[in-house]
Formats: sequence, structure tokens, C-alpha cells
Amino acid sequence: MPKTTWTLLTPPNMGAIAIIQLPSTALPKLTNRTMWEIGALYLVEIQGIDEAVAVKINDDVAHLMPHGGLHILRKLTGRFAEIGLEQTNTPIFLEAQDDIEAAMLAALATAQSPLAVDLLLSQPSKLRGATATKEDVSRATILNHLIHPPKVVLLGAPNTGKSTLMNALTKQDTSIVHDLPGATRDAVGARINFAGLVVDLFDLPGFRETSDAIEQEAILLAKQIAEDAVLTILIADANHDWEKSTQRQLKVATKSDITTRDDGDLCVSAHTGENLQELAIAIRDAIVPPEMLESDKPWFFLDYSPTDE
Ligand SMILES: Nc1nc2c(ncn2[C@@H]2O[C@H](COP(=O)(O)OP(=O)(O)OP(=O)(O)O)[C@@H](O)[C@H]2O)c(=O)[nH]1
Ligand SMILES: [Mg+2]
Repeated sequence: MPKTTWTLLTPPNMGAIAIIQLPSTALPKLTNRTMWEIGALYLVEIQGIDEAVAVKINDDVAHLMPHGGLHILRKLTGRFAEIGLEQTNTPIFLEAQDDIEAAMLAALATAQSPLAVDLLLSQPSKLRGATATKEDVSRATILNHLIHPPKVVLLGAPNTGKSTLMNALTKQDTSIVHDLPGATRDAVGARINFAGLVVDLFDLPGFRETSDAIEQEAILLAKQIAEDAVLTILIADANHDWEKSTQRQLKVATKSDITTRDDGDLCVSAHTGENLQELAIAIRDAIVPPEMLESDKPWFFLDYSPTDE
């Protein structure tokens, strides 16, 4: 590892313990201990900041584990700068056999979808010596949604049940529900696991003509989110037509406990829960088709390319 950098291995927010990777040579400069045996855990004092557990993993790399309070991390950042260490976001994976495995472990550490785990673990043997074809690149663009959650939007006329569906899917009161149209003013987002694929689902306000400047602004913002979405879930009940969208779409008819319609992909009821499981699977399959998850071909996850080496 470079002699002049440090990396925070835990998330950059409050936690019980933070884990910091840094060069072994930094340990005596930071702590009250001069003798460091490889592999031994020590309780050390970082003067004026905290007590921490520290381990010299090998001659290059050490881990320092102070309390994970933001105040302590801020103070440590200052101390690291004083001894000439700069923060980077490139952890070293000591357990990795080679660069491909290290890249896989880095992707695994950030992947949000449970479906990514087994697939990523099986990639190193497929990627060694492989060169990406055009088809590999387009498959990777889709599979990468397993690492970074894609945006999905609920789009439909006012009062069609978008917010009620959002709440049923998040299993909490994420969005305001009302029997008057126009209840949702701002896009409301939530991270949801749909049968193993994690997505950021947005409940959008119904796009309608309005003289209210704030609502106009909110609708503009919502249209922007709708444009970025990888999947648009068009929502309609028996009394409204489908919104027009040129994006990849799934047509979901709501309020199936009252009436159903047969011109959509699925009829659901947020009130009774009918077909909500099926909806989760349909969303997952529309974004990451099952045959792609089952494919034996290599996944050039994120920007990983063996030819870069
Ligand atoms: N029977 C029944 N009523 C529903 C269902 N889903 C929503 N509703 C009702 O439909 C009305 C509108 O629901 P909302 O979820 O606020 O609709 P929306 O599409 O978010 O409306 P806007 O925010 O105005 O665009 C409310 O009175 C809900 O209780 C359902 O599955 N079954
Ligand atoms: Mg709403």
C-alpha cells in the first residue's frame, strides 16, 4: 500500500467502531507504542484523541480501530494530515489472490442487491484472461444495476393509487395518501429490495396542469427523475388512462379489489396486497432479466476490464 495514504473501510457516518487502513509505518507516529509484532492486537492511545485497537497486518498495511464517532474521525483526519497521510478511497484487499479478485471484493463491498453476491463471487475465474465483447459490455451495463440501485418511478394520473402502492411496497407511511387528487406534491423516494434487486423507487406527483408555481416546479423535478429512470411503472385505475411514456415500462392497474382492467401487465391492490409479490418479481425481471442472472458468461462489473492491467 502507498506509504502516504489512508482509507476508511467503514461507512463515513457514525458507528460503534471505525476501521481505518493505513501504512504500518504510521503506527509508531500515531500511537504511544514503538514495538509492533505482526498479527498482534494492541490497545493503544492516540494522544489527545482516543484509545484504539490496532494491528500491524504485515510490513505494509495496518488497521486502526478507534471509536466510530464523527468527532473522533474528524480529529483523526487532522492528525493523519499532520503526519503526511492523505485520504484515498482505495482499500487494499489483503485476502485477494490477484487484482481481479481484489476488484471483485471492492465491488462486493459496495453492491446493494443480494443477487449481486453469488454472481460477483463467481466472476474472478470467468474474467481471468477474458476480453469484453460488445455483448459483454451491454450485459454489464444491466448487471451493474445490482451494484448501484437504479431509479424506478411510479407514473400515473392523480388519484390512481401511486402513493398507496408506494406505502404498501415500503411497508410504511412513506408517502401521503388522500382521496383528493394532487396529494403528492414532491417526488418521494425509497430504497426497496424487489426479490433480490434493490432499486430506488420514486412516487411522483401526478403530472397535471396547475397555476401553482411551487407545484409546477415539483412537476418539473419529477419529470427529470422520470427521464433518468431505467423503468417506468405506469399506474392506472379503472377511471384513468395510462400516462404516455417512451421509457421502458411496466403497466400496473391498481385497486383490483374494486375493479380490474385487462390492458396492463398486472393488476394489483395495495389494500389487500393482491399481486404485490408478483409485482416485485416483475420489476426485478424487467430490469435484470433472469437469463442474464443465470448466464455463465463473464460480468465485467463496473469499469473492471482485465485488458486495463
Ligand atoms: N380500494 C382501493 N383504494 C385505493 C387503493 N389504492 C389507493 N386507493 C385509494 O385511492 C385514493 C388515491 O390514492 P393515492 O395513493 O393518494 O393516489 P395517488 O396516485 O398517489 O394520487 P396523487 O398523489 O394525487 O397523484 C385514496 O383514497 C386511496 O385510499 C387500492 O388498492 N384499493
Ligand atoms: Mg400520491
